Amino acid sequence: MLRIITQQAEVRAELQRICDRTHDEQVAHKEATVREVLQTVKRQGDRALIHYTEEFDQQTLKPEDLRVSGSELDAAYQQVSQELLSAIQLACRRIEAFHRQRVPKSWVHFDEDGVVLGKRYTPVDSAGLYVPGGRAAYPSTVLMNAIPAKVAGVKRCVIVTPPGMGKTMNPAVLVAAQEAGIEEIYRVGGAQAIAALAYGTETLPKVDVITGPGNIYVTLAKKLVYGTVGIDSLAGPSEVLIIADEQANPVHVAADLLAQAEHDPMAAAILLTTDASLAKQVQTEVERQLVNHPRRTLTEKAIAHYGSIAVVDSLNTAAQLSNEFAPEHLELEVADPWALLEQIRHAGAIFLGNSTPEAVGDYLAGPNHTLPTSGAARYASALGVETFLKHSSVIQYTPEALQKVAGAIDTLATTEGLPSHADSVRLRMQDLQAGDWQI
Ligand code: HSO
Ligand code: ZN
Repeated sequence: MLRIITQQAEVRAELQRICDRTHDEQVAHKEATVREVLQTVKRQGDRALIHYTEEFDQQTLKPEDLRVSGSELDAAYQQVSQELLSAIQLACRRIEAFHRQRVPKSWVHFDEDGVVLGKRYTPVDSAGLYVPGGRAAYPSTVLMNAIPAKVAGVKRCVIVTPPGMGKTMNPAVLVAAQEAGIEEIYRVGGAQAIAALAYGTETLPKVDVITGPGNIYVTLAKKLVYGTVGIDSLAGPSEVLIIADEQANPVHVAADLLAQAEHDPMAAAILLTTDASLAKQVQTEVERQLVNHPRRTLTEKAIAHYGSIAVVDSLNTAAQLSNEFAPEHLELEVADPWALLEQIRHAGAIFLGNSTPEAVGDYLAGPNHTLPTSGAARYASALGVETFLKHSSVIQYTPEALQKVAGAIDTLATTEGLPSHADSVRLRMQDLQAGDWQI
């Protein structure tokens, strides 16, 4: 049963408790395991991938099984319905259109002094996308990671995902990958897959950036290989915070809370409302919608531990509490969502009004569904084309332009005790004065 809280101090403490829910006493122990997996894959390559797949996924692979074959990729299309293929294609088009909207462009600025300054954007050469197995093998996540990489212009994109029973791969994942233009797919998951992406093995050449969600072992592995490769973010369990006023529909609000809770027993679903009667109705409605829920046990766990309804005195208070929590997903089910939006400062994605359930964004609105969790929205943003781009600064000076700043550079270099820095400018100035330096 979802608790209803009415005391403001209690609400704050509850939100803090939910935000801290990923703090894990076992983390040091798990990190030691992950370090060992990383080192072993680094030393032993494919052999270690096969060993760990046997140990952790109970699947016996031969080296030639590691890469998913072309015939397996083709066969996946026979295993998905026409409706699913069309839905994947629709999502693909919309996600691509959104991500093409504002691709950062290289630029240069010429000033009167003959100074040219700019930024030159280039994609990484290769990217590896982690796709979880089992319960969380989502074709939508494949699209949300693969499409921005493709739009950024990444030449080599690969997917790693753990094999299911009988070494099989999820056909919807294989189809989504191909629709997004990825055919290099490996049958390996867990920390061992992250190690392979970071260090490379005989079969799996290393990549430059690793993205995608995973369990705690995958997340720890990403954290540990950061620096050897780039990563997108450290994804925690999903969360939604809904701000609703008296005009919101309690049946819809309840469904939206459950839509988050059903992801994971650690998912968080929070409602902040100004209407005590809506709070009560949502509480009852959540119970009702849970009765025949196919993922009832898991969803109930999330609701019981990290579900919460708080009655607050105003939408201002709700916005303030939401900013402190910095939710991954924020729904504004209020009469004037655009007015409330003005007060929102930290949230991964914001869904405005009663007709915009989070699910529309999870699947096909276009914006990315890989978002900062556990309060990271205070400083981080959605995965995007930028995740796969970097920019180089571009600088050009003429002799005259250099002359204008020569004195200042000399002073700074002398202060820092770096005489060759000073010389690199001074010697050019001498040549310029002697007429030896052609402009
Ligand atoms: N809400 C999830 C994304 C997702 N939902 C995938 C359905 N499929 C995390 O943002
Ligand atoms: Zn979702």
